[in-house]
Amino acid sequence: MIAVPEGTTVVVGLGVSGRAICRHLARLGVPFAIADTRAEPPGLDEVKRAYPDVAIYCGPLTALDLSQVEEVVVSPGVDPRAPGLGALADEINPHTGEPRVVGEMALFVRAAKAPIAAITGSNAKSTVTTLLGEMALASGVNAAVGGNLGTPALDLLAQMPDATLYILELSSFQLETTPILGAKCAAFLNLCEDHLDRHGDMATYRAAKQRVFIAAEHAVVNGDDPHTWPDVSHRVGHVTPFTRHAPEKDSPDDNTWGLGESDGEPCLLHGATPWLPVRELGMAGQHNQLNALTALAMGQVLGFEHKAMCDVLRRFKGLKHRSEVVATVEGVRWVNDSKGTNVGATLAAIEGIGPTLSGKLILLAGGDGKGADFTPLAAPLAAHARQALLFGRDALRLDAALKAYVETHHYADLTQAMEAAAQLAMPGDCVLLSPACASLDQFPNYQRRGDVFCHWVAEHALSVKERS
Ligand code: UMA
Ligand code: ADP
Repeated sequence: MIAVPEGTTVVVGLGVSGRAICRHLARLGVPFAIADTRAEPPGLDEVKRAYPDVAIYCGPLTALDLSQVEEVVVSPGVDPRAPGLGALADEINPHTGEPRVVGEMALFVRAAKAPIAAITGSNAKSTVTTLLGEMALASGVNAAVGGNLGTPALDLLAQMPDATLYILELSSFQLETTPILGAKCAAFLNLCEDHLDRHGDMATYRAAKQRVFIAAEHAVVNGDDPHTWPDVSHRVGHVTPFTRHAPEKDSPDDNTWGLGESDGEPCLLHGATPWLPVRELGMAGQHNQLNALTALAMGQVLGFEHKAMCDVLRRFKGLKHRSEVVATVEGVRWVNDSKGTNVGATLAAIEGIGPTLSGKLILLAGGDGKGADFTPLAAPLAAHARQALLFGRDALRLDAALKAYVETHHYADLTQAMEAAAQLAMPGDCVLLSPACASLDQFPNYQRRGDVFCHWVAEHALSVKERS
């Protein structure tokens, strides 16, 4: 065993977060070492050049004796209970009063001088985080936006030292290793099966997300999903729900944000007060109406301006790779929802697009299902889909869950599935890439998967144009 010197802080993982953790510790002058379970982690040479005097251990963590180290800071992709860390995770660091194994957010909370607005949930985190960031900007608030989306949280501290608010998208992985967040406003958007390969079961996954409420001043929760409400033990003082239904008309103090009618027109409402007609929203689909309500609810708690927030909702068209209409070719709409990496997201896409079509959906799905149950997709596909074209590692598991409800076929990869979709789609149909799976079995990330889709659609559109 290799003994890591006493008093050292050990950074585990050399990915985006790991490198941000190293930069933060270097700025603070804290002595640190680096470990990565891979024999040749990405970016190794760059890190060796940046920190020539720092020890870097590559390979199994079980080869290291960590018993004398100050603390271990794990990257989000590393399970704090992985072999080699498990025993340490149960110990308390006498200097911090926190567990000996923490994640980047523990370091962030210790250093941050401005309040935190935190957003978690199985889906819609990036959309809501971006919307809230735009609303802050439009309201003249000097907010730093990042976390699981974009810039790692610790880099924000150095990039925007004068920020007056941190708006952070936080994953269950990041929250699992955050001892106390203390957010000014914390939102838990929704809960569906995801990351069960890491968390084991839904209760553990939910418990990780519930940590967003630890020491929070104000919670924003999904009124249609009780799992997103803070457990009593968190003692959050103020709770604001959002819902797909209309808030109670007869209760003037109702604090709920919802969807209802005002003067016969569908509107985003706060209690009985209309804020914005739905037709003025820049984003399409009911799921995005909920996302707009969430951002408004958080923005109001944070003191953003009413008009500035509504202006953002009018002009914001949504993020790339989320139910993005790429092209309409010979009457067939091609939609890139590559960020649909779990069953809940794909469900939202099918239910959002299916009812709007004169034809049918052709779903392209598959990849790494992360242990999820695909059966919730069966009924909506039976209602809205012509076929489900499956590819990737979990194509057979998807097939087993869906074939009794919708015609299914398997393909070696996404491109072959797209070629088949182009053959069978009819005018009025929509070819929807919403894989319900992570991409990592066949692509470096979901963005590349979406880019492959968009590129193929562009070539397909060109060849159809040249033919006609
Ligand atoms: N890994 C090892 N051994 C190690 C360290 C990492 O095998 O010692 C593997 C992990 O198991 C994982 C991969 O390397 O498969 C990357 O892990 P990482 O923790 O180094 O990831 P980062 O590059 O730091 O990126 C992370 C987030 N990734 C994960 O949580 C897996 C990024 O979110 C995030 O943008 C970034 O930090 C900045 O905060 C990505 C993501 O997919 C987009 N997140 C999941 C999601 O949104 O569902 C949670
Ligand atoms: P996250 O950062 O949580 O992955 P994104 O905003 O990137 O969230 O959206 C991820 C996926 O979730 C997209 O496929 C999108 O269509 C879907 N989605 C967006 N909003 C919602 C919602 N309110 N409920 C369920 N799914 C949603």
